[in-house]
Amino acid sequence: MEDLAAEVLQGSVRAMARIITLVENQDPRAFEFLGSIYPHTGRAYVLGITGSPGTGKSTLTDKIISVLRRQGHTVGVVAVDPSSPFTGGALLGDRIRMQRAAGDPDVFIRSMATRGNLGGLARTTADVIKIMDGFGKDWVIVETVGVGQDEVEIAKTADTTVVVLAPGLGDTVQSMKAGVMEIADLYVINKADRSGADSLVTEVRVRVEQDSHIKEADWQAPVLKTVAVEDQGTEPLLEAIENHRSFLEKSGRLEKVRREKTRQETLSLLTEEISCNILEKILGDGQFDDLIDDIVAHRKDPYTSVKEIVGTIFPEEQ
Ligand SMILES: Nc1nc2c(ncn2[C@@H]2O[C@H](COP(=O)(O)OP(=O)(O)OP(=O)(O)O)[C@@H](O)[C@H]2O)c(=O)[nH]1
Ligand SMILES: [Mg+2]
Repeated sequence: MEDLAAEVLQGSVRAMARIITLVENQDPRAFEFLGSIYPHTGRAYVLGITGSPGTGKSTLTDKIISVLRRQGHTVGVVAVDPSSPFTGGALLGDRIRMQRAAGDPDVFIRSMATRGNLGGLARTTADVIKIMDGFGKDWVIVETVGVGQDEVEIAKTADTTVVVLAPGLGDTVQSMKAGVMEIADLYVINKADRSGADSLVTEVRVRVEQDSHIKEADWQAPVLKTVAVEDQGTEPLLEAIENHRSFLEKSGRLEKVRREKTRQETLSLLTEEISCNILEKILGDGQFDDLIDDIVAHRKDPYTSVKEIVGTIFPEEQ
């Protein structure tokens, strides 16, 4: 693991790909690895791109990568695909990967299928971001399809989250879930070459206005228009992202939010570790099955039994 960590820090793409697979498979060695690269993380800026299926997120990501590359930044991309690895999004991810990564060693793209992911998607994504960060990527872009709670959780690992909407896909303000509103730092109305884009812009702006009155937020999400396929609006989008970044940095928000994320992550690791260890103790000796027999036969009740078990583990607290 030490060697693999050293290889990743030296920039070996193969080592990084291997380590990401270990993380996805929840291999215990992955934790060892994450521990040893941790001192080298925290430098990348994490950009979340989320929105309904087919709004143009991957196409937009591709254009954003080009701008970042022109500015001399290195980029890592995590494309989280909720469907099977063999349909739409992942294929497109693969296509971008081939286009870019083949010719450009400074772009690393990884698609992750949600199915069969052992460690929980948000957690694995957060770990993969750390690997790319430790690898020295200046920017890490996370593309998610903003449909469920999982995706909202993933978006929360980003420093800036862009919500992409498009006309003609049933994307209306009414259909926007509260969770999505909550995570959007910026809105992009993509496919602005299609009819209905302007009214969608207006709708979203009105909604953002109303929302900011309610929340008295000090950041009001701007609403931008892009035509990703023609690379229109990409540079203004990058400027808006940079604006949000300076807002976060100057207001001290970035530090505060990252601290809160670190707290949550550490707490969930701790919870998992404690419960694993303790459960091993309890479930290891077969007495638990005897207890279940008693509970099933109503000789004992589960409420008192659980308290008793905890009492034997932490006797001083009883
Ligand atoms: N007309 C038009 N089509 C676009 C635009 N941007 C993307 N598309 C097309 O929309 C389709 C979906 O684009 P993707 O980039 O795959 O969208 P996505 O949001 O990543 O899709 P999923 O990952 O499957 O959710 C593709 O056929 C794109 O060529 C645009 O600005 N205008
Ligand atoms: Mg996509």
